[in-house]
Amino acid sequence: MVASDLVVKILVQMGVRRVYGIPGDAINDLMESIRKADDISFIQVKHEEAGALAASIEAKLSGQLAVCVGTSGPGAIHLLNGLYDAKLDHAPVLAITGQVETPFIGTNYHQEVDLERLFSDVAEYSQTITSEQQLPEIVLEACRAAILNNAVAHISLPSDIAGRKVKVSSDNIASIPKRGEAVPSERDINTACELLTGANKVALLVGIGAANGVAQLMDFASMLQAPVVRTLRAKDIIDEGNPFHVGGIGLLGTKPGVDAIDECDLLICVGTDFPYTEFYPDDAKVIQIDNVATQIGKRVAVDVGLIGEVESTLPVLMEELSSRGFSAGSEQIAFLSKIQSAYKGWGEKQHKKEEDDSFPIKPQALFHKISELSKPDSIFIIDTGTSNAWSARHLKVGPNQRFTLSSALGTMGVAVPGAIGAQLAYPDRPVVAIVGDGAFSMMMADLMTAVRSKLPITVIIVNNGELGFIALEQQAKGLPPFGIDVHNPDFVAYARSVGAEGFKVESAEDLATSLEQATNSVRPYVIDVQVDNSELIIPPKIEVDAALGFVKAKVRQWFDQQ
Ligand SMILES: Cc1ncc(C[n+]2csc(CCOP(=O)(O)OP(=O)(O)O)c2C)c(N)n1
Repeated sequence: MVASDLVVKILVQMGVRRVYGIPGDAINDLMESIRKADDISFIQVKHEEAGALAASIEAKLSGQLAVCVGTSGPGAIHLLNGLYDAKLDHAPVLAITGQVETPFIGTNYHQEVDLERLFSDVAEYSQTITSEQQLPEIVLEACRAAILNNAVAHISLPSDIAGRKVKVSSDNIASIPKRGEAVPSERDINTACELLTGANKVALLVGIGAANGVAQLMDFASMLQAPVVRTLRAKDIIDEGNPFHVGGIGLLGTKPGVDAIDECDLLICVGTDFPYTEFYPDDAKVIQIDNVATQIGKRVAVDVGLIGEVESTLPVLMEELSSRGFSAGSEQIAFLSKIQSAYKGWGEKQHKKEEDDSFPIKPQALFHKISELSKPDSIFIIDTGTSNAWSARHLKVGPNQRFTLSSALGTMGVAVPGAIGAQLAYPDRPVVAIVGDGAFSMMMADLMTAVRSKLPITVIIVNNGELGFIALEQQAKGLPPFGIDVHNPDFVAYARSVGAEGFKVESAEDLATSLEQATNSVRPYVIDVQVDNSELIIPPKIEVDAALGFVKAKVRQWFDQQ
């Protein structure tokens, strides 16, 4: 076998079943190795960024290693934004790039870019393979770095090395690495129990890192009688119908959720890296549970950090509390009940707009309808823009549904490539991309990838005719909207021209018809929904400056029009 065959063999043994990218130039040998291999397929995308985003979303949903490739120079550069999405959301992704032949490295050769330097920030591990002898170790090390650290790894394979003969002594080269289970110390468990017994208003803040311990988490919430506030990504794992769930934190959160965190005297952060420090409480004690030691105390000062897996740490904590005869006090029960009833009232208020059946459709009604009409096992991929905010509040994610987005990077363009990655990884589940018209235009070429790969994804374009989220940001600063107009093509005509189905929603009833048709379609299905762009996204805490900003912006617009 040749060196690139060995790369592919290792990937297959690491559980990788597909590679996203664009072929050519420095990766032709690698492509030939993929072509020859039985257990791995190549998904040709229209832009390497889409390949990296598809890999990132696949890895976020499955927790398994996903792979994208690009040629040296331009192909490698195109991968970067998708890889940053994986880095910031802690998803295990390996990028393999070609590189110019080894004798030319460092000579400003055609399509030569210093790839190790280019990838040094995004990748936990980035190496150029400079001899066929070191190849297996480097590929294994890269896969291990990505899987064990939930991170991005990168390898460059120079074109002269890729085709060289290699010998392998055994057929079994790679095994999928497993992270050892971290268990908190007895001393830390005791300290946490003391804090818990001394507290009167405990609240839980839950992130996606709690994914493997949701059942234990809910038992814990019940034992403590504590409200559960979640990050946006954790919509993927927390059943919103659970009585302890009181909504989200942050600007896209719910008022009762934000209040619960503000008012608690003991906050327990579970598997979260929520970055906005202004939403953490000022005076409360803090316990943090995370299996990565470096996460402890990263966003908020903690009184005790429990370094351990959520699913094994919580039972230990509950057992110790039981042995101390713990039961929630009356102040705690009253705190929970106050937050729960505020959450109920908040939901009822939100519901009014959800029932509006006017046209153009209110975004609140659109997201509500999507929840109502989606299948119980749908996977939602949300793009960046107002869709984030509307989905945060009005898309109800059922217990067997999935939900993901570009969370920490917040890149536009993630939904269509992400839906491609999701549909390939979960071929039997309905996959729904929800995307603004601006973000769809950014990545619309990759609808063709979905068509060619026969992926029946549904793409819902939340068409407000502008870069709506930016218009809101500008107005909140007192500025008139500028540079936010878009020149949209006929999205339905485009969808049909590339072999997808398309439907332009022109009434509230159309919405139900098109969603039904999309679910039954064997081809990608684009639903272009014109929404009312005058709806404001109200943050849970309204800053006076932002409110004044809106007034100022409106006055300025009025004067400009005179
Ligand atoms: C790659 C990238 N470029 C720019 C931005 C800044 N940005 C955030 S939301 C947004 C507007 C999105 O517009 P659209 O997709 O039409 O959705 P809307 O907000 O109108 O619902 C922009 C430009 C970004 N997040 N990512």
